[in-house]
Amino acid sequence: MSTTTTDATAADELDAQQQFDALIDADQRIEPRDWMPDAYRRTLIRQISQHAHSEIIGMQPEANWITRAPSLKRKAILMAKVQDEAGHGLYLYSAAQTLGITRDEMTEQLIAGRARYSSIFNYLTPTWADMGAIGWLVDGAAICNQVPLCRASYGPYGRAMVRICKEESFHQRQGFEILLELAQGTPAQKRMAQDAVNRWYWPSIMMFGPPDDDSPNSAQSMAWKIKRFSNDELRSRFVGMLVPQFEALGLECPDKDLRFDEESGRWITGPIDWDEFQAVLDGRGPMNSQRLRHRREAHESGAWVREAAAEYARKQQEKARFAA
Ligand code: FAQ
Repeated sequence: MSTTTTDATAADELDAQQQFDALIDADQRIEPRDWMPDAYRRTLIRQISQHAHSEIIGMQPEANWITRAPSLKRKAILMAKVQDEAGHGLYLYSAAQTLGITRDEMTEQLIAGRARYSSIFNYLTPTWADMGAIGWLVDGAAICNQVPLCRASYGPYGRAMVRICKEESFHQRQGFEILLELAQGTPAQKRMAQDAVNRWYWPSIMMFGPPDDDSPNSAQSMAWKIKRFSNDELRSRFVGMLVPQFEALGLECPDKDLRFDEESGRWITGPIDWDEFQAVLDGRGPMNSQRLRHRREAHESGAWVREAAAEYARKQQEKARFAA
C-alpha cells in the first residue's frame, strides 16, 4: 500500500517537474498556483527579499537630504523619489509573500542582520551632489539590471518589475539633471559633482554582483530564466551607456582604463576592487551598522502603528460579523 502511494507521489512529482520545465522552455510564466522545485522557490525568495530590503534600506541615504534639499522643487522631487522606493519595497515584499514567506519573517531576517541588501547603500552621502550621483549611477545601474527582470519567469516578480522600472527611469533622469545643473554651475559646484561621481562610480559598478566566474547563483538562475543576463554582461552594458552621458555632463569618467573590446563586443573596465565589495558584504562598509540600526529603530518605533492597524482591522471584521 505504502509503496504504491510513494510510487504515485514520485510519478506526480515527475509529471509536475516536466510541466515546470516545459513552461520555462516555452518562455511562459510560473505562477504561485503552479508546482515549482524547492530550489527555484528558495532562489526567488532569496533574490526578491534581498531586492525588497535594498529598496527599503536604499531610502536612507536620500532621505538624509530631504530637509537640506536646496529648493522647494528639489525637496518635492526627492520626497517623491524616496516614497517611490518605499512602494517598490512593498510590491517586492508582496511578490515574495506569494512564495510562502511572511513579511514578518523577512523583516525579522533584515533587522537581525541575517539578510542581504545591496552593497551600494552602505556608502556616505556628504553633499547635495550625492543625490545626483545616486539618481544617475545607482538608479541607472538598477534600471540596467532590472529591465531584463521584467521578463523573469516568475509572474509576480516580473509584473512588479514593470512598474518599478518605469519609476526608476524618472529617478535616473532627475539624478542626471541635478548633476547637469551642478556641472554647468560655478567651478565649486562642478568640483562637487565630479567628486560625488568619483565616489559613486565604482560602487555602482559593483552593484551588478561578483564577476561571472565567482557568481555561484548565476548559471542556475539563468537556466530558470529568473536572470536573463550574467552580472558581467549587464555591467558592461551599463558602463557603455555611461560613456556618452559623461560627455553630455562634461564630467570625467573615473575609470581611465575603460575600453571597448571589438572582439567580444563588450566594454572592459579597469580593475574593480573586489576586496572592498566583499568587505561591504561582510558588514564592514562605511555605513553598514548605521543603516541597520536605523532600520531596527524605525521598526521598533513603528510598533504602535502596526498594533493600531491590526486593532482597527479586527474591529472592522467584528462590525461586519454583527451586520451579517
Ligand atoms: N550587494 O551569485 P551572485 C535599487 C550577493 S535596488 C549585496 O551573483 P545573484 C533601487 C548575492 O546576493 C538594488 N550582495 O548572486 C534603488 C549572493 O549572496 P547569497 C538591488 C550582493 O543573486 C535606487 C552572492 O553575492 N537590486 O538600487 C550583491 O545571482 C536608489 C553571490 O552573487 C536587486 O536586488 C550586491 N550588489 O546575483 C533604491 C536586483 N551582488 O544570497 C533606492 C535583483 C551580489 O548567495 C535608491 N537582484 N550579492 O548569500 C539581482 O539581480 C541579483 O540578485 C544580483 C546578484 C545581480 C544582485
